[in-house]
Amino acid sequence: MTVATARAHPNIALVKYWGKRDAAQNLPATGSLSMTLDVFPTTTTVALDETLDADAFTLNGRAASGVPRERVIRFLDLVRERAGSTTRARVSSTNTVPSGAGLASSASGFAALAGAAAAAYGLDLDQRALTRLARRGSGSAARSIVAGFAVWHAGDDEHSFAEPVDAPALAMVVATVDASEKPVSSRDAMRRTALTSPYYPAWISSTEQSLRAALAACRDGDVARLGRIAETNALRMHAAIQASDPPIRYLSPASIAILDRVEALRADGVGAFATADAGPNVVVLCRPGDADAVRAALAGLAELIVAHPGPGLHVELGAEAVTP
Ligand code: 2P0
Repeated sequence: MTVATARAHPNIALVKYWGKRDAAQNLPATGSLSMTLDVFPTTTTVALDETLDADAFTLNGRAASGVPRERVIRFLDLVRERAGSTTRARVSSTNTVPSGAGLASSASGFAALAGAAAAAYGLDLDQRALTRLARRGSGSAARSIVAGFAVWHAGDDEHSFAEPVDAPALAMVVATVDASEKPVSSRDAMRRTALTSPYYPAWISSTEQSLRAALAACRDGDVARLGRIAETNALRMHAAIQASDPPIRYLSPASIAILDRVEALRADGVGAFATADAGPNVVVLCRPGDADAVRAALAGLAELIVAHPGPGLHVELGAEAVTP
C-alpha cells in the first residue's frame, strides 16, 4: 500500500479569481494574486488500497458524501488517468479552517489533495505542474501550492499555472463574523455572475488592469497602493456578484461594520485595507507593525486571527496508517 500525506494552507486573493474561461479544464477568465497564509492548514492523507471497489473520503473524521465526495473522486480519476492506475484510495482530510465559510477551504483542500495524490500514485511533478494539477480540483488551490505571494496566470492549460512573486511585508487580520456554510457555493455563484450579471464584462476588464497595477505595487514594495487595489478589486467583485439574477449577497451588516471600521482606521492614519471572499468574513491587510492596531480597532466585531505569509505545499511519502 502506498501512502502520502500533504499539508497546505489557505490563501487570500488581493486580486480575485471570479469567473472561468473554461469549466472543464478550470481555466480562469483572468489572472489573480494572493498570499498563502500561515494559519488554518489542511492535512490530507491518500492511501492506495487494492481491495477497495470505490474511493473512500473522510473529512474531519466523518465519511463525506454528495458533491464534496464527487469532486474528490473526479480529481483522483484525473490523477489515476495520468498515472495509468485503476487502484482506489482512502482519502482522509483534516481542515482547520471553517469549511464553506468563504475562507478558501477548497484552496488548501485541493492543494493538499493534489500533493498527496500525486505522490501516492507516483507522479513526479515539479511545482508548476502541481499548481496546474491542483487547479483542476479548485482554481484557487493552484495558488496554495506556492509559499507567500503567488500569481496564478490566465491562459490555456499549459500556461495557467501559479508561481511565486516578491511582495512587501504584509499581515492579514482575518475577521470571522460567521463560520457557517454559505448559502451559494463559489462555483455556482461564479457561474451565475458570468451568465446573468451585467457588470461581469466590466469585472473582467477591470481585474486585468488591477492585476497589472498590483504586480507593479508589489515590485515597488508599496503596501498602501497594493492595499487600495485589493480593496477596490474585492468591492468590485461583490458588486458584480450582487448584480446577478437572482441576486447573491455575501456581505452582511457585520461585514459592512468592519469595512466602516477599516475606513475609520485609514482616517486615523493607519494603512489598513479590507478584502472579502465569497462569504461575510473580512480580511484586513496592513503592514505587520500595524496588525495590533488593526486587531484592537476590530475588537468586539469578529473573531480575529493575525496571519502572515505562510509555507507552500509540504508532502511526505510513507507507510503511515490511515484511520478509515
Ligand atoms: C479567490 N474565490 O480568488 C476568489 C475570491 C472566492 C472569492 O477562488 O470553481 O473555490 O473550485 O475553481 O477556487 C473561490 O473559487 O472555485 C475563489 P472553483 P474556487 O480566492
